[in-house]
Amino acid sequence: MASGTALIYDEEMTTHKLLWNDPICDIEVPERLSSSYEQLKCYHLVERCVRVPAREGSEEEILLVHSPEHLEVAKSTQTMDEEELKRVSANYDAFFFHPSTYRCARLAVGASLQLVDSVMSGKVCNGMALVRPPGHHSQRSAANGFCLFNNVAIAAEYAKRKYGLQRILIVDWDVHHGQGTQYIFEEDPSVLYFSWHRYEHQKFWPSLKESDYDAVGLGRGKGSNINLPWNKVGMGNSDYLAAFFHVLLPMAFEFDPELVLVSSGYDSGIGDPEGQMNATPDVFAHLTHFLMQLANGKLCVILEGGYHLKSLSESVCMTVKTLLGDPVPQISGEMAPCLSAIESIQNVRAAHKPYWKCLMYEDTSFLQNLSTKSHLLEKANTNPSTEHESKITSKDEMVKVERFLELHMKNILFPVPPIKTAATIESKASAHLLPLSIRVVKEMDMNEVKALVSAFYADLVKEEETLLSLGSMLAVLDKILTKQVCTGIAESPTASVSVAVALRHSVRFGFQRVLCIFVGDREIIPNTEDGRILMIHVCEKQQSEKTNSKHYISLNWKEGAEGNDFFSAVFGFILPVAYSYQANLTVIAVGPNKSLGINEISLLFGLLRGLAESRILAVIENTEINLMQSVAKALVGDPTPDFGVYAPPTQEKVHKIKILRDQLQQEWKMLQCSVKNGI
Ligand code: X5A
Ligand code: ZN
Repeated sequence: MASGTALIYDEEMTTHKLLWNDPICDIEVPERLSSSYEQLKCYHLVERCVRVPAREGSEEEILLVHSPEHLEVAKSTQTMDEEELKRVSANYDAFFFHPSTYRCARLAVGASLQLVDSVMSGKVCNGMALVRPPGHHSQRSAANGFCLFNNVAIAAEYAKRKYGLQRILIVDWDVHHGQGTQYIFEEDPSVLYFSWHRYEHQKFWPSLKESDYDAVGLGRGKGSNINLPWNKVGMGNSDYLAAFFHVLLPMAFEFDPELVLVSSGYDSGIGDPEGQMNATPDVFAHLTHFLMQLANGKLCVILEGGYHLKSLSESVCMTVKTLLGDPVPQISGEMAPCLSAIESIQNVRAAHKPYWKCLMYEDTSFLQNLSTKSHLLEKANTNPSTEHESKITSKDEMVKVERFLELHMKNILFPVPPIKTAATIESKASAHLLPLSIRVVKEMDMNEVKALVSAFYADLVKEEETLLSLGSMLAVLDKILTKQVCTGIAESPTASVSVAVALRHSVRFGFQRVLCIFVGDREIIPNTEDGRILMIHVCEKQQSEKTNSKHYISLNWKEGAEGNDFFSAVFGFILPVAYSYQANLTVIAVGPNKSLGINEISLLFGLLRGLAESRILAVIENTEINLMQSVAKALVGDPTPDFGVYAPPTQEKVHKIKILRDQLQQEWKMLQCSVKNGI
């Protein structure tokens, strides 16, 4: 299994710059690259990466995507004087040539291909390329929006040819629509392109009809182009996460890519003058973390836009830090998507219903009541009370943003906490099967356990035998609570007792919100610290007497032999609830008669590492060594193995989730993905 993170940066790409006055282009400055790199050095992230040199992309490689004419024009600018450069530049929408532009653009292409090679050859697991000029607006025969060659599109085409890949996912989280990338792949079903972008009902650049949610791809590529237009500025962390839960992730897991490329623009982050959005740098850690669960972890992040130097460089650091496997920071702010975001999400889900099994039971009746075109909704949809404040324009707001970045980021990026996992292992035979990085801790002394139990947990623990098993769980939990390790595994013969003690112990220790996911048909011991514990019970039959509490949710679930219902449960329910709750510790228990397979369980662990600063206690009941091993791997950040062929979800299960969602979305707002009564 590949490990390590590649970093590609070449100072020469800072030589491309604007030589004349142009208020549209003057934000695309060389410092975007150098200050991002400086910040990476500052957080000691550079030294933790595998340095890979850039190279020039060859003409042949550029021609994978671009026309010979386009290449010739670009090449001819190398020897031009300023006057001529200005004249050629004026042929394009928002582009400037410098004598070094051609050379830099070839380095940008080559750097992207070096990254693909490093990941595909197994030299590293993932990586990031810091490049200029960016690429995603560039088209077969045209420079556009600061982009000359489409780095990411060339990388995808190259990966298809050189490695015979059949499914590549491109995630474009830049705040602009990568229309160039869309045009290049719109008829190609082997490349799934996802882009969210500031749109404002076509008022925002590049102001194209084909950037709307109903551009789903053409011909054989129908369904493989996903556009999520943002019709308001000020979108924030919860809007981006909702977009991942309810749009991108279900489709991406169904697509099952062999490689993921990110068109990584950070103009979608807070403070950016182009995007005017509100997402903080830590959200990029979450987005990165989610994408790391796909394609066996093969993830190539390639820089696009990002024009607020501080916001850009902090977000780059968050991305690289996450690629390296560090704990994911807890997201800040209230977790509720805004109405306009929900509306866009609903529209794109409806538009893609014909092409995706995960959306096959989507309710699209709202489409008949009103036109499907979003610009007609513009006037109808002004509900200021549920909408966030729009533009950040005032000086005051700008100062607030700078302050926030200055203080907040230092706290979460310094120091570099290593991710450590603890386990108590009963048999020596199983110990060697666990990842080397796991620290084996000594069980807690029995007298200590007895003292603890008789003082606080006597009502939970009645038998001597269960008392004994608590020693290992408490030893591991203690390491997590005192932040010596991030994650831990404890074996337990009676998971429900261990969990009950673990939950109460954590709350007593001072944790305010503990999320517990209990998989399996065990009677759950009711907790007395209501509100500080949220229990999601994935079991076959409901335990009726506990349903009154809003902090006990029973997800009656029996995984069918071939269904992929699990994804709808995770993305449509478990993750949205978990993110709404904002736990500071996650306890995941796996008991007997578990209704999920081993792969599903390890993906659940992998995804939930995004919460609670990656603090997870795993309590595993039956000594199934395979399960132990895959949970241990997931806890240290190894990617989840392949799921195999995607089977459609069953209507009954999807319906169940929908009912739960309707019931609970007032309490857990990230569940919202449709707007009631049409608008
Ligand atoms: C790569 C990128 C933006 C172009 C904006 C032109 N381009 N108004 O972010
Ligand atoms: Zn952009």
